[in-house]
Amino acid sequence: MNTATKLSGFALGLAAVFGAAYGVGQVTGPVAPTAETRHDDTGHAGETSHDDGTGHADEAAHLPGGLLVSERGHTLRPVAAPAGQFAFQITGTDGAPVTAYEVAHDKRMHLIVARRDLSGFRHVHPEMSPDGTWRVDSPLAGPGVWRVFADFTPGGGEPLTLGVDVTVPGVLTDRPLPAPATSTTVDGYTVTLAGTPQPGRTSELTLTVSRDGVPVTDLEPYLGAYGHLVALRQGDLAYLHVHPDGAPGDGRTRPGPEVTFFAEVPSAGTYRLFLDFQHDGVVRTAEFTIVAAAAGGTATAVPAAPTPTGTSAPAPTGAADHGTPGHGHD
Ligand SMILES: [Cu+2]
Repeated sequence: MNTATKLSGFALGLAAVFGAAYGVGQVTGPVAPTAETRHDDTGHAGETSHDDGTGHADEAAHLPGGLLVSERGHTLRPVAAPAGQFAFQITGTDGAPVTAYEVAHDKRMHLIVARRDLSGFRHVHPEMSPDGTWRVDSPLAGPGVWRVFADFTPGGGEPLTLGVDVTVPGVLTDRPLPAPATSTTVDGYTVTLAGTPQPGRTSELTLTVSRDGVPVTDLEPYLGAYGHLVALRQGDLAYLHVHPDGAPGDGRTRPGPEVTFFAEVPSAGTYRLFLDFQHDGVVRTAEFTIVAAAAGGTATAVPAAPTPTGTSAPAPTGAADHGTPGHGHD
């Protein structure tokens, strides 16, 4: 992995673009990164598919993350697993399972799932067998079409998020997306959101955590950060994973009550935000619906009464699972 990319994308966390965490200088401003800036011919010796010297624009370079099941020579393949388990492989250009991964945010593999209707979000960490098969207690909590995102960095390569649909049979219940809101509650915590993303520019989003009206000032690091924010676009579940501005122990970042992110959404539209944060040893997920307006328009995050996550697979379930010993912290 390119060290500068890693530092700017992960340690500083100053900006993130759908699908990747590239250097700030490449992504700020109104001009989207080009194939050349993302896929130059230096420092990417480990890459397999896009460094072909022709300079042609790689279509995938312009897409948000998670929309493709196969990208840059890597393919996400679910494999048969016992009941209650979810298993998959990442295969490379030779068709064989990839076994070499970089550690990013304490893990070699981050698996994020959500139903196509944006309910049932989970973020878990599978274990890999020597043959390259990843296994985890199934996070697919009930019937529906689930989008499964594998967020990883192949050995010597660049971060990549692949997505695949997995259907869990059963009777579907209609779950309308909760209305846009700037405040939500989970397990007795109230989380408020300030800031509204605008497409094509980096926007500051600040999430503030309180409990019983008291600001929480002792958030705990979870996977190297005081919060992890995933945004999914309604309609196609384009994926954005953003890390906060500032890291635990950097001498300037306080453990709450505020966690600040800089995010860039790829288009106007409705997004569901999922904030993972840890307190008292338990990881919880706060969810928001936001609407990003087109440039020049008015972005809206309509104030509303705090709402539960409003799904049949509410965040507390995921939070409880997150806190299970041996699940997600090893
Ligand atoms: Cu993770």
